[in-house]
Formats: sequence, structure tokens, C-alpha cells
Amino acid sequence: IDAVIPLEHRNLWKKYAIGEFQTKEEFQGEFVRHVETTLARSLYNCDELAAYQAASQAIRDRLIVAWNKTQQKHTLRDPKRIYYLSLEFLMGRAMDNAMLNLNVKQLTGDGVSGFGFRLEDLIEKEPDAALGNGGLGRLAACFIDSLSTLNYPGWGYGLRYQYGIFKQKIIDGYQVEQPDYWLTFDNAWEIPRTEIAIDVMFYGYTRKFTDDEGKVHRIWEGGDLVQAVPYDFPVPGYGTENVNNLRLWSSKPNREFDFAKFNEGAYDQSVAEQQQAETISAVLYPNDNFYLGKELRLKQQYFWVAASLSDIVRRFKKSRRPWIEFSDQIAIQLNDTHPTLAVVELQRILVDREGLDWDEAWEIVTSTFGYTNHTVLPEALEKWQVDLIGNLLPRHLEIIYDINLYFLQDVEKRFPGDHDLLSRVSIIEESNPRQVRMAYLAIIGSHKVNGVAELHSELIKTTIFKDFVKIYNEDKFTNVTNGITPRRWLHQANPKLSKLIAEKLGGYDFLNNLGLLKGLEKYANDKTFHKEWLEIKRANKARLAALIKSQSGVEVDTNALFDIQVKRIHEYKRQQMNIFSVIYRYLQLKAASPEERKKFQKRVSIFGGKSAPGYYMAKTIIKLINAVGAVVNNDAEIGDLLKVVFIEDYNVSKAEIITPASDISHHISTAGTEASGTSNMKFVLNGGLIIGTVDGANIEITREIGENNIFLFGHLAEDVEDLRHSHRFGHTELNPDLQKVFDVIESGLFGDANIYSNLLNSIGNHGSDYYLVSDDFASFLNAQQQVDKAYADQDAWAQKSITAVANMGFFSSDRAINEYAENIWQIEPVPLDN
Ligand code: GL9
Repeated sequence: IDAVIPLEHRNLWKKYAIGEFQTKEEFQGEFVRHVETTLARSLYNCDELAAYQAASQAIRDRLIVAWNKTQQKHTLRDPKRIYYLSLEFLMGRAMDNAMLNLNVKQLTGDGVSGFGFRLEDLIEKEPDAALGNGGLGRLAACFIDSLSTLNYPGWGYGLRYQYGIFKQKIIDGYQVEQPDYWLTFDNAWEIPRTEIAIDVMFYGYTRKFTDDEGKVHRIWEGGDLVQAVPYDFPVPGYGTENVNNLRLWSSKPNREFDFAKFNEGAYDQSVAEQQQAETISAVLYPNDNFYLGKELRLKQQYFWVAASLSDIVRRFKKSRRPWIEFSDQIAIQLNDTHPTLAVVELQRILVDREGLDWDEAWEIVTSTFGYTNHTVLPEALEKWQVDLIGNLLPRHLEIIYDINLYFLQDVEKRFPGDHDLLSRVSIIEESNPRQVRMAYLAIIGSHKVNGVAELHSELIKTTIFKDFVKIYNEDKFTNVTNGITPRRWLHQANPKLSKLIAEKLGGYDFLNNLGLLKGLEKYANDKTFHKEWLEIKRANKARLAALIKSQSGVEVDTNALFDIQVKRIHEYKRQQMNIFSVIYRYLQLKAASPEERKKFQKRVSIFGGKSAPGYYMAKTIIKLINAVGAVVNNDAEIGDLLKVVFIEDYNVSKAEIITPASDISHHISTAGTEASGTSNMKFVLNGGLIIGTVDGANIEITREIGENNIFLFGHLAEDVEDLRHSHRFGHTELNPDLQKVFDVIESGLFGDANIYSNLLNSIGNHGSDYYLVSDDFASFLNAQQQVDKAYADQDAWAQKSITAVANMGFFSSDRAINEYAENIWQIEPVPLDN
């Protein structure tokens, strides 16, 4: 109470409350003040970096004013809130996004140019917040953008890694990892909240005790404490005052020095032990779609979950509502199984700390959580060793056993005598060593489970979670197809196209209502519009060509078809199949006469993406792509007919340049393996067509834009199992065209053939060809031919491109968030004050 300014003083306060700059001049005033005071510099040493920092401070001030208003309003109205728990938020840069959302970009640009700076240069000074691996982390970033834009009261909770995803260097054709220390300079986009640090415990033991009423309890005590310090990142919505919060936790040594553990003479060692606490949030694990059972990763998960839940529960308790209303006020979404310990932690808080009965607590827990599954790949499913959990979190392991016991008792009642079923669905896998199946715990602890595209949501019901569909009712399982924010992925990344669309549709309303793009359809056959459309594509290709030239020295012709595959390097995503087809094309060009060659479509094959540091096959694929580039790009006979480029260190900021520049992009995973994909949506929204398999969101994209506007090929998900079976038992010949490609690799054309032998042997030479590269190769080459043919008719191509864009409204993350809000979270937007 004593923290509140008394009524009689509030007018004075309001007189001095920070105003929001409205004009270029006001911005300039703020800019100079920040250079001179915040940065303690002057007009004599204000370089580009300082100018970026001062401009971002000025914009941050505005954000914070709106952020405060939003949070005050939410505290006052106390609506139901959604908390999105994600171990990854792949945000990219903040400044451009903030300027566009606050509608101050023009003014800021004019303001800094008054001091001789170019806004584009300042934007480039900001390091990416690269706190994610790929699609899953970028999805979380798009989702919080939509939560703010749609005025939902929603917070993200994550970890503030000091090192984001590593920086990729290509040296001698190989990937080399370098640390991404992104916090070298002050970060204007975060607000440290040291005053609300939370203690998190690890290790220790559990003890039984009986209370005055004779009730038996178990408590957890005696462990090591680590401090969780929150850093708040304001998340502005577009076209609204609403600014939500992304709260990222950073680990610090505990405030109290542990004198019990402190032996005299071992002071330095004691301090060093304390410092260990900081390693918890030090680094993002760089694996995509792959699980690694490291203790530090488990520590990260619990640290983040415990701090977030403590924060959420504290906020709930301030409202003095009864516990029974917890899930009327709070929804928590588990982004993959990474935060599944939250289920256990909430049950522990309610039972051990707040004294609720088990059943009452469990009802609250299960009505609060929802779980999103993002992959069916078996190597990606988290299973923690029982002993690891028991040592680090002894009380949680007991609770997991109890959850399992009650669950299995229920199942036994409903399916008496089905012991196979019991062992199949048990949270504990009775393997050696025993393991906790986190996905099962997430399903049992949630009221809804969703996949991320239609096919994927069907597949989880019929394969990995089949038994749970039988146990629960079918409508516990649902689908929410992924989406992307059109603010970043159209307006910010492709300002020219956004402007052209706005001219045709009479304004920028489509950025809040992407379905309005439908209005473009009537221009699909308009030849003058085709020209404008293709001209913008050309300009975007020139922008990418400049990036390629500056990075790799390769000059590419913007008249060529730009063919792009950028995403994490993974065998299931089949970059190997793509580069094999490029080699095949090269062989055909070499075999052709000079006359025949002229008939070939010029192409630039562009690759980009990181491999997990320990993923040998993926690293081999990167080496092969670079080796092919080195041969092809230096072949004078081939010239501009074919270029092969690997863009180093693919990240969000580069994606903003690459995506608008594509004519065709590859989304060619083995059917049934890519849960959704989201870059497929980004490319099509920017007028690029796609070549893809019948997988993930490609299927829904086809349904929306029409099958004439996409190049589909390959076997269907339903065929995959039989094909794999036939590889194991039958004798399968390698596709003859693929054999030619293997022969030339083995001849040493791309360097020592031994480098590639494991890659080739996993496919041919009685390899299992688990990802069906050979099975799909013929239809892949055929689809490539269709692409060439279609591209030759530029008007027909423009028509496809425009029609596709016009029908992409469904893939806005606003639509996805509205579906979550209605079907899973039961939350409503909080209207703006007027
Ligand atoms: C992923 C899927 O592989 C993608 O197909 C999907 O689009 C995204 C978002 O739902 O989720 N699952 C997954 O584990 N990753 C994905 O990208 N990987 C990471 O980014 C860690």
C-alpha cells in the first residue's frame, strides 16, 4: 500500500508522466537525450551503433508506456489469461517490428536522417534474438505477436539464454559453430526485474510428516537454491495499444551465501560453486527435432517451469479467489513436452504447499493445461531417465509415480485384464534404464492435445497416441494448423509487395484480417498488374543477389529462376535429395549440345540452414552442397545456366531477405514426417510457388490455393510403411537417374568420395533409404520439369502466384490464435479503452 502515490499527489504525477513522441522533432529530442545521458556519449562520438541504441531507447520508452497501460488494465479487469510456455522464442530483431507496430517508422527514419544516419543501417546494428532452433521457436514468436495484436491477455514464459543458436561459419565447405553472444551491448528491448527474483530448488530429499489432524504429507527440502531473475520483453501488437509481455528467466547464484557449505579456506571454491548457477540459462541446446538426455537440459526445464509457475500462482493469489477458480482465470499451453514438469509442479504446489486434496488439485491441473505436439519422429520424443529425475527432483518423481498409479487404476477399471495396454500407456517405460515418457505425462495432465496441421493431428491419433484416443474420448485430441504473422512475414520483410497490395485493396486492413487478400484474385489475369507484381519479385531477387554476392562472392543473374531451400538441415527434410537433383541437372547440361543448352531454364539453387553440431549426416549434406557449388559455379561452360549457393548462418533476419526473393521453394520432407512446416506459408504469402510433398501444411496450402498453383510429388504418408518394409526385405534397385548421380559423386568430382560414402550408403548399396529418397526421385525430377515449363510462361506464372497469395488468408497466426483461444483456452480479448 505504501508503494501507491496518494490521491492528492497524482495530478502532479500525471503532469510529468512520460509523453509519447508524436513528431520527428520530439523523436530527435529523445534521441539526443538518450545519446547524452543513457549512453553517456556526445555528438562527437555517436557512431552507428550508438545511434541504433539511442533510437531503440526512444522507441522502447514508448513501448513501455503502452506496456504499463496494458498491464494495469489487465490487473484491474482480471480477465482469464493464457500463459504460453516455450523453451524457445525465435524473435529475430525487435526495432523494425516495434516501429511498424507503433506506426512510427517514417518519423523515426526522418528523425535519424536529420543527424546524417540511414534507418536501414541502424536496423542492421541490432543482433537477432535467436533463442530458438527453427520452426517451433519461430512459431512461438508469431503466436505472441498475434496474442498482442488480437488484444488477448497473454504472456510468454521462456529462458533468457546468454548464447542463442550458434553462428554458422562455412570453412572449406564444412559447418563450423561459433558462439552467439548476443548480449554484448545493452539490450534496450528487455527490462530486468531483479526485485521479483524467485528461488528454485534442486536435489535435496523428501520427508514424511503428520499434521495436527493426523494427515500424512510429504515435503521436499534440503536442496540447493538457484535464483531466477525475470527479464521482460514488451510485445507490441499491430494497430492496437495492447502490449503484452514475454518474460524470460535468467539464472543467478542464490542471494544467501551458503555458510553451512562454506569451509574455511575454501572460499574461492565456494564462490565458484555458486557461479555454477549461471550455467543453467547460459546456452540454448542446438538440436532440432532431436532429444538428448542431458542433466543440464532437465535443469533448464525445471528452472523455467518452477519460476514461471511460482509467478503465475503468486499473481492468482493476489486476486484472493478460491482455488476452484484457478482454471477460470488461467490457461497454460505446453509448447511441446519441454515444459511438461509444469503439470507435476502445479500438483506439488497445490497438494504439498496449499494443502488441497489430491483429486481436487488434479482436477485443477488437468483443466489448466493444454499440450501441443510438434513431431512424430521417435528420436525427438523426450524420455527422461527415472534416476535422473529422482536425484534432481525427488518429490516430483514421487508425484509422477502417483499420477501414473491413479491413471493406470482408471485404465484397468475401464479395460479390465488388458495388461498389454497398461504397459503400453504407462508413464514409466519399464526399459533398462527405466524412463519417464514425457508426452504421456503431458497428455494425462492436459484437457486438450493438439497437432499442428491436419495430417499431423490425424497421425498422432492413429500412431504414437493411438491408445490414448481409446482411453479418453476422441475430442480430447484436436488440430490447430500453424500460422505466421503477416506483419513480420509480409509487411516488414516485403514492404514493396505489402504496399502494392494495399494500393489494390484500399489500405492495410489485410494485415489484421488476412482473408481480405482474396480481393487480389480479380487481378490475377490483369497483365499490367502482372508486370508490377513481377517487377517487385525482381527487386527482391536483386536484394538477395546482393546478399549472396557480399557473403560468398558468387554473382547470380536475377533473370534466373531462384530456387530456394532454407530450413534446418535434416535427413527427413531431404536436402540431400534436392542437391542430388541439382547434380543431375548439371550432368544433363554437360551432356547437352550448346544449342540444346539454350533451352534450359536458368536456375540458381539456393540452400541455407544449420545442422545440429553432432549430426554427422546433416554436416555431410552441407559439405556436399558446398562442394557441388564449387564445381558448378566455376564451370565456364555452364555460366549462368546453373549456380549453386549455400547461404551461411541462416537466421530470422536473413529469412526476411530470402523469403520475398523466391520463385520456387522446396518443402520436400518424406510424407508423414514434417508436422507442419511454416516457411512453406511464408514463401507462398510472398508470391513464391512451392514444390512439395503431400505432407504437413502443404496439404492445406494446396486446398486453399488450388492444386494448379503448387507442384506436388512423391509417395503419400499411407505408403511409407510398406515402402520401408520392402526395403528391409525385398531387393530394391536404386532409381537409375539417382545411380548416375551417385556414380559421379563416387568418381570424385566433388572431392574425396569417402567423405560422402556414409550418406550414399544410407540410401543405395542396400542402405535402408529410410527417407525414401530413391523412391521419390523420379517424381521429384518430373516435378522439377513441370516447374521449368511453367516458369517459361511468365504471365501464367504471375497468375498462379497472385492466385496463391489471394488465398493465403487461412495461414495467418491470428487465425491459429483465435482457434486456440476459442477451443482450448476459453479466453476473450480485452477490449481497448476508449
Ligand atoms: C517442429 C516441426 O518439425 C515443424 O514441422 C513445425 O512446423 C514446427 C512448429 O509446429 O515444429 N517440431 C519440432 O520439434 N521442430 C519444429 O520445427 N523443431 C524445432 O524447432 C526445435
